[in-house]
Amino acid sequence: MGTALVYHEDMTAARLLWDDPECEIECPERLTTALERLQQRGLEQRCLQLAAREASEAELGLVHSPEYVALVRGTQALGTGELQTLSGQYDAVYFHPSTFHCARLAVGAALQLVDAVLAGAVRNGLALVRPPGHHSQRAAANGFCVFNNVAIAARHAQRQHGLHRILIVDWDVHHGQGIQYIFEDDPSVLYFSWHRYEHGRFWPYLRESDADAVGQGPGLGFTVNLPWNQVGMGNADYVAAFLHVLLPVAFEFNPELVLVSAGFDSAIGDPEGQMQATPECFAHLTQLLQVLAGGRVCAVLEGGYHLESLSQSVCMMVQALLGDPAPPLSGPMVPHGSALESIQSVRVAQAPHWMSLQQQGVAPVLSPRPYSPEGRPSSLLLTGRPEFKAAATQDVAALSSLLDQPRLNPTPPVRTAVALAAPDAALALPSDVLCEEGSAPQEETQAWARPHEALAQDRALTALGKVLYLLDRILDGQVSSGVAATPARAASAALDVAIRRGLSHGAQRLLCLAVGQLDRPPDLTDDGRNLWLNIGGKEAAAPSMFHVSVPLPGTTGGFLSCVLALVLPLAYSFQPDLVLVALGPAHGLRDPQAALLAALLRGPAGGRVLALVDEECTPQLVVVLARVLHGEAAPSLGPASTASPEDAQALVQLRGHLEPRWKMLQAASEAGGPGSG
Ligand code: X5A
Ligand code: ZN
Repeated sequence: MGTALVYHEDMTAARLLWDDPECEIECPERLTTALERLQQRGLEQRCLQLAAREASEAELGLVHSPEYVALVRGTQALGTGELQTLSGQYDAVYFHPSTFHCARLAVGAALQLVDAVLAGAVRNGLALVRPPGHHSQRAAANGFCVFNNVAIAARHAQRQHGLHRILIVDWDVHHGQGIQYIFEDDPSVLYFSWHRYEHGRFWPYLRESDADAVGQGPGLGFTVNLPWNQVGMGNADYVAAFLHVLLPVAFEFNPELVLVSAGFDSAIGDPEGQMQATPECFAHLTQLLQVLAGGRVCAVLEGGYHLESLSQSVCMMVQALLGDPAPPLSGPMVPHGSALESIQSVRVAQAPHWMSLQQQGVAPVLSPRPYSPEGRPSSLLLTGRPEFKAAATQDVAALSSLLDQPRLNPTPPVRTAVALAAPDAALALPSDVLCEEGSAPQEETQAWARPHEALAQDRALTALGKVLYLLDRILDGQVSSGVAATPARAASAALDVAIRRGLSHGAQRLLCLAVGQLDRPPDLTDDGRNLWLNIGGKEAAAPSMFHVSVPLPGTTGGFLSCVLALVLPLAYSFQPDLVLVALGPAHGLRDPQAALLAALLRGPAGGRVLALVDEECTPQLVVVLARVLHGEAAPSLGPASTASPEDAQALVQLRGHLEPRWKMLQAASEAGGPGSG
């Protein structure tokens, strides 16, 4: 199942007909440039291309008043002077004689996308539209938005497809107050928005954009606002917001569909947002969302005004929707103090409504601080790569050279390969998953096996040869990810060899996630190049910052918090270039849990993941691992249960211990630390 791209070139017709510095950035080139770049990269051709249709007036009526629709219809016949006068009655809006047509196409594009996904024609998709939608309200245009494309799409999915739970993720840098107002008291639509806020000093200057606006009546807790109080937020801040706020709540909500208000004015270079997230970040955010709702993600363009940054970010998102591995994130993965304060304030405000947040030991409320530009830990920005410094100072030339760099995105010719003891033709693998038959040379395999008694037997040795062969192909960039099998008795020994070989054959930093009864290689050094994380240990322990052990959580809720609050923050902080995930004896994971883990671990390592399983495991496990590593949607875990108090306690303890070294674990700013005083 593929990815839809919905577009219509008529949407480039609307443009500003008079002088207005605030509105001129919303221009037709936004669409043409993004589309050109998608074509140039061969991405458009990989999508199911759909021509947008116009929404009907009944469909507009799902959200807007008949009077307002009639008023916008009427603008088709107005002259420039009249258009300008009418535009002046709204905040940051311009009308053009083609606006009504364009805005109906924009809504229609979102509806077609939802229909294609819910009919099963595609798994996900993007509607490239203008005008944008998320600021528009029942009877008002606002912030370049005329009709609320995403809100109408959500109502349509409920009315026409009978959905009960829809998640809207609004990563545009502005608060989509229009969407918030429409679903404020509605628990069937969970609205998440982050936005530049600066304690209320940024457009649209609304009190209700703050974290304590959580919805009303039956909708309490179904509005989640994450206000950014400083500019300069980057990859680490955005990923932290997903791991510590959005995803715990979203898993608990268990949506049937994810709509993305995909504004890219939250990306580096954008004149509105002044943020620092690089285009690749949007591939990661997209990948993280795809573990929800069976991968049914419908993205609809909102803002994004730096043409180059916008186009690259759109490409990254489409690549991720297509299942390509996300390029690794650049820059230090250290969230800003101000971001942590914001994250903490949402967690505190939402904790009464979401048990997933209650269990993670949300720290006490911080007293709100007034705006203070000096409080900003600018040192963090300056430790970045030179390109980031340039971007931080808005050096236009250096920024465009950053964006111009042909991205070293070594896409291996084979995305996923499996190496099994007895290749089984009956396995329901995606057609381009390679069944690897090769083995490392026998002498070499024997040499690696020699120190291990468990690898003495022929069967173990044969399996090791295959593991090493697949590992080498990942290390030399021929294959992106894979699944290999070893006999249970040899699991620890094979993992030991794989780690040592990985480190000596090109991996700079190797993350090993060992699930179940697996031994840490005894002579593994703490030189910063390997991080060992064992899930399924007897107790929570961290003998060093690179040696962590946690018991296997007993419930779905416990497993999810372990992954979101420990495994992924560690992995994103460590920035490995290879992940080994080994399912050892007594690993205790159900197939969907194993698949979720594998799917999420693609992120931190640019998709370079080798999963090691037991030869005796079920073919279903091999298939589901191969599928998710290949970029297919992870199966649903079902409704989340509560974590046990012991599991929750173990996590809180470990995180406290590890936070000083692995900053992505932080979900609150340290008292008295940078940015908090
Ligand atoms: C969709 C969008 C921004 C309006 C900014 C007005 N609107 N200053 O990004
Ligand atoms: Zn915006």
